[in-house]
Amino acid sequence: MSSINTVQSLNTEKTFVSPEYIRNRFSKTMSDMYKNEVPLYGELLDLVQEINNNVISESKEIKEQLERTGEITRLNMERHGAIRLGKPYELFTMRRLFKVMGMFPLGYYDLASAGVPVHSTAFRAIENTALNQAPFRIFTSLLRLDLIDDDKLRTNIETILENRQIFTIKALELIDKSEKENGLNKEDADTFVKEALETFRWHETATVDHEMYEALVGQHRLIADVVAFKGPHINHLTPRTLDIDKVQSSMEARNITPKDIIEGPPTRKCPILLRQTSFKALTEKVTFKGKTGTEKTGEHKARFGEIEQRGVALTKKGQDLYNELLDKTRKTIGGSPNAENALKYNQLLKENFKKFPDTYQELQSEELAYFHYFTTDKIKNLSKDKTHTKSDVNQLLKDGYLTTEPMVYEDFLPVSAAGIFASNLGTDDAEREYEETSNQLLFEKHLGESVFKLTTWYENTQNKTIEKCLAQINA
Ligand code: OOG
Ligand code: NI
Repeated sequence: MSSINTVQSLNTEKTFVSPEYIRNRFSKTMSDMYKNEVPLYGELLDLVQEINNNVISESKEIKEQLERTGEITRLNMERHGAIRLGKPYELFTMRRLFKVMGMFPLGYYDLASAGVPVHSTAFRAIENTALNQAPFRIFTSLLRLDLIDDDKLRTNIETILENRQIFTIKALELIDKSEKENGLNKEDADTFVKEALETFRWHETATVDHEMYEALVGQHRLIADVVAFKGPHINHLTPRTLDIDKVQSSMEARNITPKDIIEGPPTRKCPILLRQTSFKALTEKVTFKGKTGTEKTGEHKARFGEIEQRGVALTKKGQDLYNELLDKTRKTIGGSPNAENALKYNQLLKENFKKFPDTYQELQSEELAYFHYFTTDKIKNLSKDKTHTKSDVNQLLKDGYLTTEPMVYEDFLPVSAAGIFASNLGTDDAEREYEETSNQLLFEKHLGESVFKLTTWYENTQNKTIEKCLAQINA
Protein backbone atom coordinates (compact mmCIF):
# COMPACT_ATOMS: atom_id res chain seq x y z
CA MET A 1 0.00 0.00 0.00
CA SER A 2 1.36 3.39 -0.87
CA SER A 3 1.41 6.04 1.81
CA ILE A 4 -0.72 8.32 -0.37
CA ASN A 5 -3.58 5.84 -0.15
CA THR A 6 -3.42 5.77 3.62
CA VAL A 7 -3.51 9.54 3.86
CA GLN A 8 -6.44 9.72 1.49
CA SER A 9 -8.48 7.22 3.44
CA LEU A 10 -7.62 8.99 6.69
CA ASN A 11 -8.82 12.26 5.25
CA THR A 12 -12.07 10.89 3.93
CA GLU A 13 -12.80 8.97 7.12
CA LYS A 14 -12.53 12.21 9.00
CA THR A 15 -15.03 14.02 6.83
CA PHE A 16 -17.63 11.23 6.63
CA VAL A 17 -20.55 11.21 9.01
CA SER A 18 -21.64 7.90 10.54
CA PRO A 19 -24.59 5.92 9.19
CA GLU A 20 -26.11 6.42 12.67
CA TYR A 21 -26.06 10.17 12.16
CA ILE A 22 -27.83 9.80 8.80
CA ARG A 23 -30.34 7.26 10.15
CA ASN A 24 -31.29 9.38 13.14
CA ARG A 25 -31.58 12.49 11.07
CA PHE A 26 -33.76 10.69 8.54
CA SER A 27 -35.96 9.17 11.26
CA LYS A 28 -36.39 12.53 13.00
CA THR A 29 -37.13 14.41 9.77
CA MET A 30 -39.64 11.80 8.66
CA SER A 31 -41.29 11.81 12.08
CA ASP A 32 -41.66 15.61 11.90
CA MET A 33 -43.13 15.36 8.42
CA TYR A 34 -45.62 12.70 9.51
CA LYS A 35 -46.60 14.68 12.62
CA ASN A 36 -47.43 17.55 10.33
CA GLU A 37 -49.43 15.43 7.92
CA VAL A 38 -51.11 13.13 10.49
CA PRO A 39 -51.60 15.15 13.71
CA LEU A 40 -52.96 12.14 15.64
CA TYR A 41 -49.51 10.60 15.32
CA GLY A 42 -48.07 13.52 17.28
CA GLU A 43 -50.66 13.03 19.96
CA LEU A 44 -49.81 9.35 20.16
CA LEU A 45 -46.10 10.19 20.53
CA ASP A 46 -46.88 12.45 23.51
CA LEU A 47 -49.05 9.80 25.13
CA VAL A 48 -46.43 7.08 24.69
CA GLN A 49 -43.67 9.25 26.13
CA GLU A 50 -45.80 10.17 29.15
CA ILE A 51 -46.59 6.52 29.88
CA ASN A 52 -42.99 5.41 29.31
CA ASN A 53 -41.78 8.02 31.80
CA ASN A 54 -44.30 6.76 34.35
CA VAL A 55 -43.27 3.13 33.88
CA ILE A 56 -39.60 4.01 34.28
CA SER A 57 -40.15 6.06 37.42
CA GLU A 58 -42.42 3.39 38.93
CA SER A 59 -40.40 0.26 38.14
CA LYS A 60 -36.81 0.12 39.26
CA GLU A 61 -36.50 -3.32 37.71
CA ILE A 62 -37.52 -2.17 34.21
CA LYS A 63 -35.34 0.92 34.48
CA GLU A 64 -32.28 -1.12 35.42
CA GLN A 65 -32.99 -3.67 32.72
CA LEU A 66 -33.13 -0.93 30.07
CA GLU A 67 -29.97 0.66 31.43
CA ARG A 68 -28.02 -2.56 31.38
CA THR A 69 -29.02 -3.47 27.82
CA GLY A 70 -28.40 0.08 26.61
CA GLU A 71 -32.00 0.48 25.42
CA ILE A 72 -32.71 3.38 27.77
CA THR A 73 -30.90 5.81 25.46
CA ARG A 74 -32.99 4.88 22.47
CA LEU A 75 -36.44 4.53 23.98
CA ASN A 76 -37.79 7.94 23.11
CA MET A 77 -36.37 7.93 19.59
CA GLU A 78 -37.49 4.40 18.88
CA ARG A 79 -39.94 3.90 16.06
CA HIS A 80 -40.58 1.85 12.97
CA GLY A 81 -42.36 2.73 9.76
CA ALA A 82 -43.74 0.83 6.78
CA ILE A 83 -43.81 1.24 3.01
CA ARG A 84 -45.23 -0.82 0.15
CA LEU A 85 -43.33 -1.01 -3.13
CA GLY A 86 -44.59 -1.88 -6.59
CA LYS A 87 -41.74 -3.28 -8.68
CA PRO A 88 -38.41 -5.09 -8.29
CA TYR A 89 -36.34 -2.01 -9.23
CA GLU A 90 -37.90 -0.13 -6.30
CA LEU A 91 -36.99 -2.85 -3.82
CA PHE A 92 -33.47 -3.16 -5.23
CA THR A 93 -32.87 0.58 -5.03
CA MET A 94 -34.53 0.90 -1.63
CA ARG A 95 -31.99 -1.60 -0.30
CA ARG A 96 -29.20 0.61 -1.61
CA LEU A 97 -30.84 3.73 -0.17
CA PHE A 98 -31.20 2.20 3.29
CA LYS A 99 -27.62 0.95 3.21
CA VAL A 100 -26.45 4.57 3.11
CA MET A 101 -28.11 4.87 6.54
CA GLY A 102 -26.64 1.62 7.87
CA MET A 103 -29.86 -0.35 7.46
CA PHE A 104 -29.90 -3.90 6.12
CA PRO A 105 -32.65 -6.40 5.27
CA LEU A 106 -33.39 -8.88 8.06
CA GLY A 107 -36.02 -11.59 7.85
CA TYR A 108 -38.53 -12.63 5.19
CA TYR A 109 -42.24 -12.28 5.86
CA ASP A 110 -44.77 -14.02 3.65
CA LEU A 111 -48.11 -12.27 3.90
CA ALA A 112 -49.83 -13.94 0.93
CA SER A 113 -50.81 -16.89 3.08
CA ALA A 114 -52.59 -14.37 5.35
CA GLY A 115 -54.51 -12.81 2.46
CA VAL A 116 -52.25 -9.85 1.59
CA PRO A 117 -50.56 -10.05 -1.85
CA VAL A 118 -47.11 -8.90 -0.74
CA HIS A 119 -43.92 -10.28 0.72
CA SER A 120 -41.68 -8.27 2.96
CA THR A 121 -38.48 -7.72 4.89
CA ALA A 122 -37.45 -5.16 7.49
CA PHE A 123 -34.46 -2.87 7.13
CA ARG A 124 -32.61 -2.03 10.33
CA ALA A 125 -29.18 -1.70 11.90
CA ILE A 126 -27.38 -4.92 12.64
CA GLU A 127 -24.93 -4.18 15.44
CA ASN A 128 -26.31 -3.84 18.94
CA THR A 129 -24.50 -0.56 19.58
CA ALA A 130 -25.74 0.82 16.26
CA LEU A 131 -29.30 -0.17 17.21
CA ASN A 132 -29.02 1.60 20.54
CA GLN A 133 -27.72 4.74 18.87
CA ALA A 134 -30.32 4.80 16.11
CA PRO A 135 -33.07 2.19 16.37
CA PHE A 136 -35.12 3.31 13.35
CA ARG A 137 -36.38 0.45 11.16
CA ILE A 138 -38.73 0.06 8.27
CA PHE A 139 -41.04 -2.77 7.27
CA THR A 140 -40.83 -2.95 3.49
CA SER A 141 -43.27 -4.87 1.32
CA LEU A 142 -43.19 -5.66 -2.37
CA LEU A 143 -46.40 -6.22 -4.29
CA ARG A 144 -46.69 -9.72 -5.74
CA LEU A 145 -47.95 -9.20 -9.26
CA ASP A 146 -47.80 -12.97 -9.77
CA LEU A 147 -50.80 -13.26 -7.44
CA ILE A 148 -53.04 -11.04 -9.57
CA ASP A 149 -55.31 -13.34 -11.51
CA ASP A 150 -56.79 -10.78 -13.94
CA ASP A 151 -54.31 -10.77 -16.87
CA LYS A 152 -55.50 -7.52 -18.39
CA LEU A 153 -55.36 -5.67 -15.09
CA ARG A 154 -51.94 -7.09 -14.34
CA THR A 155 -50.61 -5.81 -17.66
CA ASN A 156 -52.10 -2.39 -16.95
CA ILE A 157 -50.49 -2.35 -13.53
CA GLU A 158 -47.12 -3.28 -15.01
CA THR A 159 -47.33 -0.38 -17.45
CA ILE A 160 -48.32 2.09 -14.74
CA LEU A 161 -45.47 0.98 -12.51
CA GLU A 162 -42.96 0.90 -15.36
CA ASN A 163 -43.57 4.57 -15.93
CA ARG A 164 -42.90 5.76 -12.42
CA GLN A 165 -39.65 6.77 -10.79
CA ILE A 166 -40.01 7.01 -7.01
CA PHE A 167 -36.48 8.29 -6.33
CA THR A 168 -35.18 11.78 -7.06
CA ILE A 169 -32.18 12.16 -9.38
CA LYS A 170 -30.16 13.71 -6.57
CA ALA A 171 -30.97 10.84 -4.17
CA LEU A 172 -29.81 8.34 -6.78
CA GLU A 173 -26.59 10.32 -7.34
CA LEU A 174 -25.84 10.36 -3.63
CA ILE A 175 -26.51 6.62 -3.29
CA ASP A 176 -23.96 6.05 -6.07
CA LYS A 177 -21.49 8.40 -4.40
CA SER A 178 -21.87 6.76 -1.02
CA GLU A 179 -21.33 3.32 -2.56
CA LYS A 180 -18.27 4.47 -4.47
CA GLU A 181 -16.60 6.37 -1.66
CA ASN A 182 -17.91 4.32 1.24
CA GLY A 183 -19.73 7.14 3.00
CA LEU A 184 -21.02 10.70 2.76
CA ASN A 185 -19.78 13.96 4.24
CA LYS A 186 -22.16 16.03 6.36
CA GLU A 187 -23.33 18.28 3.58
CA ASP A 188 -24.06 15.36 1.26
CA ALA A 189 -25.70 13.43 4.09
CA ASP A 190 -28.06 16.31 4.86
CA THR A 191 -28.94 16.64 1.19
CA PHE A 192 -29.42 12.88 0.98
CA VAL A 193 -31.91 12.90 3.88
CA LYS A 194 -33.89 15.70 2.28
CA GLU A 195 -33.94 13.99 -1.12
CA ALA A 196 -34.67 10.51 0.25
CA LEU A 197 -37.60 11.89 2.21
CA GLU A 198 -39.29 12.92 -1.06
CA THR A 199 -39.91 9.26 -1.83
CA PHE A 200 -41.88 8.79 1.42
CA ARG A 201 -44.07 11.85 1.11
CA TRP A 202 -47.85 11.73 0.65
CA HIS A 203 -49.23 12.88 -2.73
CA GLU A 204 -52.74 14.17 -2.95
CA THR A 205 -53.03 13.55 -6.67
CA ALA A 206 -53.23 10.02 -7.98
CA THR A 207 -51.34 8.96 -11.10
CA VAL A 208 -54.40 7.11 -12.46
CA ASP A 209 -57.95 8.12 -13.33
CA HIS A 210 -60.90 7.25 -11.14
CA GLU A 211 -61.94 4.30 -13.26
CA MET A 212 -58.54 2.66 -12.98
CA TYR A 213 -58.46 3.37 -9.26
CA GLU A 214 -61.75 1.53 -8.84
CA ALA A 215 -60.47 -1.38 -10.91
CA LEU A 216 -57.42 -1.61 -8.66
CA VAL A 217 -59.53 -1.45 -5.50
CA GLY A 218 -61.68 -4.18 -7.00
CA GLN A 219 -58.66 -6.45 -7.08
CA HIS A 220 -57.41 -5.51 -3.60
CA ARG A 221 -57.33 -2.22 -1.66
CA LEU A 222 -53.67 -2.70 -1.08
CA ILE A 223 -53.01 -2.85 -4.82
CA ALA A 224 -54.69 0.52 -5.28
CA ASP A 225 -52.54 1.96 -2.50
CA VAL A 226 -49.34 0.72 -4.13
CA VAL A 227 -50.15 1.41 -7.77
CA ALA A 228 -52.27 4.57 -7.91
CA PHE A 229 -49.75 7.01 -6.43
CA LYS A 230 -46.48 8.65 -7.32
CA GLY A 231 -44.55 6.96 -4.58
CA PRO A 232 -44.62 4.65 -1.55
CA HIS A 233 -45.90 7.14 1.03
CA ILE A 234 -44.92 6.13 4.55
CA ASN A 235 -48.13 4.56 5.83
CA HIS A 236 -47.42 4.61 9.57
CA LEU A 237 -44.78 5.34 12.16
CA THR A 238 -44.81 3.41 15.39
CA PRO A 239 -43.34 4.52 18.71
CA ARG A 240 -42.33 1.91 21.29
CA THR A 241 -44.24 1.86 24.55
CA LEU A 242 -43.38 0.07 27.78
CA ASP A 243 -47.06 -0.55 28.58
CA ILE A 244 -49.31 -1.12 25.59
CA ASP A 245 -52.41 -1.93 27.67
CA LYS A 246 -52.12 1.43 29.37
CA VAL A 247 -51.71 3.27 26.06
CA GLN A 248 -54.63 1.35 24.51
CA SER A 249 -56.97 2.38 27.32
CA SER A 250 -55.66 5.96 27.37
CA MET A 251 -56.13 6.22 23.60
CA GLU A 252 -59.84 5.76 24.02
CA ALA A 253 -59.92 8.53 26.62
CA ARG A 254 -58.29 10.84 24.06
CA ASN A 255 -60.79 9.88 21.36
CA ILE A 256 -58.27 7.97 19.32
CA THR A 257 -60.02 4.73 18.36
CA PRO A 258 -57.70 1.73 18.43
CA LYS A 259 -58.33 -1.49 16.51
CA ASP A 260 -60.36 -4.18 18.24
CA ILE A 261 -57.57 -6.38 19.50
CA ILE A 262 -53.89 -6.08 20.33
CA GLU A 263 -51.89 -8.26 17.93
CA GLY A 264 -49.39 -10.75 19.32
CA PRO A 265 -49.08 -12.48 22.69
CA PRO A 266 -51.31 -11.62 25.68
CA THR A 267 -50.32 -9.39 28.62
CA ARG A 268 -47.61 -11.12 30.66
CA LYS A 269 -45.24 -10.44 33.55
CA CYS A 270 -42.32 -11.10 31.19
CA PRO A 271 -43.29 -9.68 27.79
CA ILE A 272 -42.30 -11.80 24.78
CA LEU A 273 -41.84 -10.80 21.13
CA LEU A 274 -44.07 -7.95 20.11
CA ARG A 275 -47.56 -6.62 20.91
CA GLN A 276 -49.07 -4.05 18.55
CA THR A 277 -52.19 -2.02 18.10
CA SER A 278 -53.12 0.73 15.65
CA PHE A 279 -55.72 3.38 15.01
CA LYS A 280 -57.68 3.24 11.79
CA ALA A 281 -56.39 4.86 8.62
CA LEU A 282 -57.49 8.41 7.90
CA THR A 283 -59.85 9.13 5.02
CA GLU A 284 -57.93 11.46 2.73
CA LYS A 285 -59.05 13.49 -0.23
CA VAL A 286 -57.54 12.45 -3.54
CA THR A 287 -57.68 14.00 -6.98
CA PHE A 288 -57.70 11.48 -9.80
CA LYS A 289 -56.18 12.07 -13.19
CA GLY A 290 -58.46 13.30 -15.94
CA LYS A 291 -58.66 15.81 -18.77
CA THR A 292 -58.05 19.33 -17.41
CA GLY A 293 -61.19 20.58 -15.78
CA THR A 294 -62.75 17.13 -15.49
CA GLU A 295 -60.54 15.64 -12.76
CA LYS A 296 -62.54 13.63 -10.29
CA THR A 297 -62.01 13.81 -6.58
CA GLY A 298 -62.45 10.91 -4.23
CA GLU A 299 -61.15 9.34 -1.05
CA HIS A 300 -58.36 7.00 -0.11
CA LYS A 301 -57.38 5.34 3.14
CA ALA A 302 -53.75 4.54 3.70
CA ARG A 303 -52.10 6.31 6.58
CA PHE A 304 -52.58 5.27 10.16
CA GLY A 305 -50.89 5.23 13.55
CA GLU A 306 -49.57 2.29 15.50
CA ILE A 307 -47.91 1.58 18.84
CA GLU A 308 -45.94 -1.41 19.96
CA GLN A 309 -44.48 -3.01 23.06
CA ARG A 310 -41.41 -5.12 22.57
CA GLY A 311 -40.47 -8.10 24.73
CA VAL A 312 -37.81 -10.76 24.81
CA ALA A 313 -36.78 -12.46 21.54
CA LEU A 314 -37.63 -16.15 21.32
CA THR A 315 -35.49 -19.07 20.18
CA LYS A 316 -36.80 -21.43 17.51
CA LYS A 317 -38.26 -23.54 20.32
CA GLY A 318 -39.96 -20.50 21.85
CA GLN A 319 -41.25 -19.34 18.46
CA ASP A 320 -42.73 -22.76 17.78
CA LEU A 321 -44.55 -22.70 21.11
CA TYR A 322 -45.77 -19.16 20.42
CA ASN A 323 -47.09 -20.16 16.98
CA GLU A 324 -48.75 -23.27 18.38
CA LEU A 325 -50.62 -21.35 21.10
CA LEU A 326 -51.59 -18.52 18.78
CA ASP A 327 -52.84 -20.91 16.06
CA LYS A 328 -54.83 -22.87 18.60
CA THR A 329 -56.55 -19.68 19.78
CA ARG A 330 -57.31 -18.49 16.25
CA LYS A 331 -58.64 -21.89 15.20
CA THR A 332 -61.02 -21.99 18.16
CA ILE A 333 -62.59 -18.66 17.27
CA GLY A 334 -62.55 -19.52 13.56
CA GLY A 335 -59.76 -17.38 12.09
CA SER A 336 -58.84 -13.75 12.58
CA PRO A 337 -60.43 -12.11 15.63
CA ASN A 338 -62.89 -9.26 15.09
CA ALA A 339 -64.95 -6.75 17.10
CA GLU A 340 -67.66 -9.34 17.93
CA ASN A 341 -65.39 -12.00 19.36
CA ALA A 342 -62.61 -9.75 20.72
CA LEU A 343 -63.45 -10.42 24.35
CA LYS A 344 -63.65 -14.17 23.89
CA TYR A 345 -60.44 -14.12 21.86
CA ASN A 346 -58.54 -12.25 24.58
CA GLN A 347 -59.76 -14.64 27.28
CA LEU A 348 -58.84 -17.69 25.22
CA LEU A 349 -55.44 -16.27 24.33
CA LYS A 350 -54.68 -15.63 27.99
CA GLU A 351 -55.83 -19.12 28.93
CA ASN A 352 -53.83 -20.87 26.20
CA PHE A 353 -50.66 -18.91 26.96
CA LYS A 354 -50.62 -20.22 30.53
CA LYS A 355 -48.54 -22.98 28.95
CA PHE A 356 -45.81 -20.45 28.13
CA PRO A 357 -43.48 -20.03 31.16
CA ASP A 358 -43.63 -16.50 32.55
CA THR A 359 -40.41 -16.00 34.47
CA TYR A 360 -37.10 -14.98 32.86
CA GLN A 361 -35.44 -17.76 34.79
CA GLU A 362 -37.60 -20.43 33.13
CA LEU A 363 -37.40 -18.75 29.72
CA GLN A 364 -33.61 -18.97 30.02
CA SER A 365 -33.27 -22.46 31.47
CA GLU A 366 -35.77 -23.97 29.03
CA GLU A 367 -34.01 -22.21 26.14
CA LEU A 368 -37.19 -20.47 25.04
CA ALA A 369 -35.72 -16.97 24.80
CA TYR A 370 -32.49 -15.08 24.12
CA PHE A 371 -30.53 -13.14 26.73
CA HIS A 372 -27.61 -10.80 27.17
CA TYR A 373 -25.10 -12.28 29.62
CA PHE A 374 -23.08 -10.20 32.07
CA THR A 375 -20.41 -11.09 34.64
CA THR A 376 -20.87 -10.09 38.29
CA ASP A 377 -18.31 -8.85 40.80
CA LYS A 378 -18.12 -12.38 42.17
CA ILE A 379 -15.87 -13.51 39.30
CA LYS A 380 -12.93 -12.12 41.33
CA ASN A 381 -13.28 -15.20 43.53
CA LEU A 382 -13.23 -17.74 40.71
CA SER A 383 -10.22 -20.03 40.64
CA LYS A 384 -7.96 -19.43 37.65
CA ASP A 385 -7.05 -23.14 37.39
CA LYS A 386 -9.89 -23.94 35.08
CA THR A 387 -10.63 -22.52 31.65
CA HIS A 388 -14.36 -21.95 31.47
CA THR A 389 -16.26 -22.72 28.29
CA LYS A 390 -19.78 -22.32 26.94
CA SER A 391 -20.86 -25.54 28.60
CA ASP A 392 -20.18 -23.97 32.02
CA VAL A 393 -22.50 -21.04 31.44
CA ASN A 394 -25.58 -22.44 33.19
CA GLN A 395 -23.57 -23.44 36.25
CA LEU A 396 -21.86 -20.02 36.37
CA LEU A 397 -25.28 -18.44 36.18
CA LYS A 398 -26.62 -20.61 38.99
CA ASP A 399 -23.62 -19.80 41.18
CA GLY A 400 -24.05 -16.07 40.63
CA TYR A 401 -20.94 -15.38 38.51
CA LEU A 402 -23.16 -14.43 35.61
CA THR A 403 -26.48 -12.61 35.29
CA THR A 404 -28.77 -12.08 32.33
CA GLU A 405 -31.06 -9.47 30.87
CA PRO A 406 -33.72 -10.27 28.25
CA MET A 407 -32.69 -9.53 24.67
CA VAL A 408 -35.35 -7.39 23.07
CA TYR A 409 -37.09 -8.66 19.92
CA GLU A 410 -36.08 -6.25 17.16
CA ASP A 411 -38.20 -7.61 14.32
CA PHE A 412 -41.80 -8.29 13.23
CA LEU A 413 -44.42 -11.04 13.28
CA PRO A 414 -46.15 -12.13 10.06
CA VAL A 415 -49.57 -12.88 11.59
CA SER A 416 -49.55 -9.54 13.45
CA ALA A 417 -48.43 -7.68 10.34
CA ALA A 418 -51.28 -9.23 8.35
CA GLY A 419 -53.68 -8.15 11.11
CA ILE A 420 -52.36 -4.59 10.94
CA PHE A 421 -52.68 -4.54 7.14
CA ALA A 422 -56.20 -5.96 7.32
CA SER A 423 -57.52 -3.58 9.96
CA ASN A 424 -56.46 -0.67 7.82
CA LEU A 425 -57.66 -1.97 4.51
CA GLY A 426 -61.16 -3.16 5.30
CA THR A 427 -62.18 -6.61 6.49
CA ASP A 428 -63.40 -8.02 3.16
CA ASP A 429 -59.91 -8.11 1.77
CA ALA A 430 -58.58 -9.76 4.88
CA GLU A 431 -60.68 -12.82 4.10
CA ARG A 432 -59.08 -13.34 0.70
CA GLU A 433 -56.94 -16.36 0.23
CA TYR A 434 -53.97 -16.77 -2.05
CA GLU A 435 -52.98 -20.28 -2.92
CA GLU A 436 -49.41 -19.40 -3.76
CA THR A 437 -47.22 -19.41 -0.73
CA SER A 438 -43.92 -17.86 0.14
CA ASN A 439 -41.34 -17.14 -2.51
CA GLN A 440 -38.26 -16.00 -0.63
CA LEU A 441 -35.88 -16.76 -3.51
CA LEU A 442 -37.77 -14.48 -5.88
CA PHE A 443 -37.88 -11.77 -3.21
CA GLU A 444 -34.13 -12.00 -2.70
CA LYS A 445 -33.52 -11.93 -6.44
CA HIS A 446 -35.47 -8.69 -6.65
CA LEU A 447 -33.80 -7.32 -3.54
CA GLY A 448 -30.38 -8.07 -4.98
CA GLU A 449 -29.11 -9.98 -1.97
CA SER A 450 -30.20 -12.48 0.67
CA VAL A 451 -31.97 -11.33 3.80
CA PHE A 452 -30.30 -11.95 7.17
CA LYS A 453 -31.81 -14.97 8.91
CA LEU A 454 -33.42 -13.83 12.16
CA THR A 455 -32.59 -16.78 14.42
CA THR A 456 -28.96 -16.62 13.30
CA TRP A 457 -28.83 -12.94 14.23
CA TYR A 458 -30.19 -13.50 17.76
CA GLU A 459 -28.05 -16.58 18.27
CA ASN A 460 -24.92 -14.64 17.24
CA THR A 461 -25.81 -11.65 19.39
CA GLN A 462 -26.35 -13.86 22.44
CA ASN A 463 -23.11 -15.74 21.75
CA LYS A 464 -21.14 -12.52 21.57
CA THR A 465 -22.26 -11.58 25.09
CA ILE A 466 -21.39 -15.06 26.36
CA GLU A 467 -17.96 -14.96 24.74
CA LYS A 468 -17.30 -11.57 26.29
CA CYS A 469 -18.14 -12.97 29.74
CA LEU A 470 -15.92 -16.02 29.23
CA ALA A 471 -13.06 -13.79 28.10
CA GLN A 472 -13.42 -11.74 31.32
CA ILE A 473 -13.58 -14.87 33.45
CA ASN A 474 -10.63 -16.58 31.76
CA ALA A 475 -8.47 -13.45 31.60
C1 OOG B 1 -47.15 -2.97 7.09
C2 OOG B 1 -47.78 -3.69 8.23
C3 OOG B 1 -46.75 -4.40 9.07
C4 OOG B 1 -46.08 -4.15 11.50
O1 OOG B 1 -45.83 -3.39 12.44
O2 OOG B 1 -46.25 -5.36 11.67
C5 OOG B 1 -46.20 -3.57 10.16
C6 OOG B 1 -48.08 -2.20 6.22
O3 OOG B 1 -49.26 -2.01 6.55
O4 OOG B 1 -47.60 -1.78 5.15
O5 OOG B 1 -45.85 -2.44 10.03
NI1 NI C 1 -46.05 -1.40 11.91
